[in-house]
Amino acid sequence: MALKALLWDVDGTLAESERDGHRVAFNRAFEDAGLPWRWDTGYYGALLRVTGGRERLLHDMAARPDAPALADERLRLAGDLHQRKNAHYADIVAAGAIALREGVAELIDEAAQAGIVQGITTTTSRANLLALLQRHLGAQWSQVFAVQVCGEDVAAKKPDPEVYQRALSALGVPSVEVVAIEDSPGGVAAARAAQVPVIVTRSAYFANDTVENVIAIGPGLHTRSSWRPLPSTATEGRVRLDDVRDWHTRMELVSHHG
Ligand code: XBP
Ligand code: MG
Repeated sequence: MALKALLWDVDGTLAESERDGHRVAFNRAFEDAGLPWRWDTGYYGALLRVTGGRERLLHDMAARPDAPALADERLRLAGDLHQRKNAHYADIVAAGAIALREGVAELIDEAAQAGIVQGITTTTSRANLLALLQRHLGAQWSQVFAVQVCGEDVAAKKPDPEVYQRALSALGVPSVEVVAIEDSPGGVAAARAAQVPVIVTRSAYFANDTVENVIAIGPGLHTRSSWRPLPSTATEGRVRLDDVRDWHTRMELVSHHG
């Protein structure tokens, strides 16, 4: 079965965008709203288990005595904070504070040149995707990705498989001819529930989490070392499209129990 398409997760996979991007932007939104709430790096790691920025805000508010008591007031506040957060995130990205992870742009280029169809399968908002990719891939970024399924396009966010199911049906490619690149257990669960084979590039916030039934897991696309399984071709340099094809052909399922 030949590899036809690559589906990219965004936060943690294309970029380490959480700690110095979204988290900082949330804190600026709290400050704008005159709220004393601040999310430190450790606490934010725990909050990341809740996917979706608005959902994360609501989850946090549920444990705060100074949050609005009424559910619809909380919803309104979460919506407002989330909008402000995304505006701050766009500013942070535009200022160049969030780089693409090493090896990402190279693999995107290589895949595009080889005629592999590419798509985005993310929980993040479309505005955040646009800010990040416009900054790093330029105005043409949208042409590189034949399908872009974002947080607002689904009824249920990851770990629900909807984001992957929507991408697959838009592309018209069977799931076994696709590889997803993900960093989090929730992202892996979403892809696997849609029968999409997954490669995991470990990110800072999910460095040691349990990950099951993926075709490869490693520290990032910047290196071929420390991957399981190891690429069968070369051992040095970054991960290339041939390595992805190799993992896809072998379809050896590996797990890491954190
Ligand atoms: C990661 C997420 C998002 C981001 C923040 O998505 O869970 O919620 O943390 O973005 P993925 P929003 O790894 O699937 O790209 O505030 O726009 O949700
Ligand atoms: Mg992710």
